[in-house]
Amino acid sequence: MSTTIDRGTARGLPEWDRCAVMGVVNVTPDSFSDGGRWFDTTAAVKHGLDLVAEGADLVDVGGESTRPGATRVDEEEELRRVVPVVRGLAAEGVTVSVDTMRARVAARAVEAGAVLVNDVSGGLADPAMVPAVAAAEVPFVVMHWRGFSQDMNSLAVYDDVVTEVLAELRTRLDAVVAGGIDPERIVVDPGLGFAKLAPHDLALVAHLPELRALGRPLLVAASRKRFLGHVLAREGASPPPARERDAATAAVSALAAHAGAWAVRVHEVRATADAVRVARAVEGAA
Ligand code: PMM
Repeated sequence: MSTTIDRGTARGLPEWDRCAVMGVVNVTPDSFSDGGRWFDTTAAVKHGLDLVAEGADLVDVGGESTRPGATRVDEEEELRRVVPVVRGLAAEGVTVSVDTMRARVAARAVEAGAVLVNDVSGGLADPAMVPAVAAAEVPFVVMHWRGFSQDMNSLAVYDDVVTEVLAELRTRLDAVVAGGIDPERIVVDPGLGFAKLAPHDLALVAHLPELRALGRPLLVAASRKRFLGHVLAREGASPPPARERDAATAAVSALAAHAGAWAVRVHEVRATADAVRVARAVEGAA
C-alpha cells in the first residue's frame, strides 16, 4: 500500500507509514489527567513499557505538570523525576521523548537516551533551550504557547484562532531555526488546551490541514483535555472526569490521523493505536 497522506518526517526519528502514537508517562504527583499514578521510577518505566506493548511508537516522559493553574516544579526535582525514567525506557530500546521547558532537563534527558525534546513553550520558557537542542542535534517539538499555566486562561483571547495560532507558530519556527535548530528536525503542535477554550481547540482540530501548511510534521495532543469534557457533558451535568475521556480521545486520534497528523500524544494507547490503524487502512483504500 502506498501512503496517500504526506505527514512529513523529523530527521533523526524513525519513520512510520501511518500517524504515530506517542504514549504519555507523567512522572508527577499532580498532572492534569494521570497525575500521581506513575510517580515512582520503577512504576513509571513499567508503565512506559506497557504503553509500548499496547502500541505506542514512542513514549513522552514529563516531570512537570502543565495543567491550567499549575505552579512550576523545581529544576532539581524535575531532573530527579525524569532522568531515571528516560534512562530506563531507552535502555529497553524505547524511542523516548522528554517533555520539558528546561534546557538542562532536556540536555540531561538526551544524555540518558531521549531522542526528541518536546517543549510546550516552543523554546520561550528557557532562553537556553534552543541552543541546547541545536547543540544536541535532536528533533524538537515547537508547540503553540502564550504563557505559563498560572496565566494561560487569561491569554485565551483570539479573533481568529486558526490564523493567529498559525502566525504565532510560524514566528516561533523562524526563531528556533535562527537559533540554530535544523528545520528538518522540527515538529509543530497547536497546543490544544494551552491558552485556549473549548471552541478554540475544536476550531484547531477542524483546521489541522491548514497547520500542515507550515511544512513540518504535526503533533496533536488532545488526550483527556477539557474541550473533550465540554463536548461530552450532558445537559445540566458537569463534564466527565479526565479518565472518562479516552473514547473521545481516540475519536480525535482518528480525525487527526485522517487530517495528516504525524503523531498523536495520548495517555491511553490501545484505542488510539487502533484508531490510527483504521485511518491508515481507510487511506490505503482511497
Ligand atoms: N499537553 C500536555 C503536556 N505536554 N506536549 C505537547 N507537545 N502538546 C501538548 O498539547 C501537551 C504536551 C498537557 O497534558 P497532560 O498533563 O495531560 O499530559
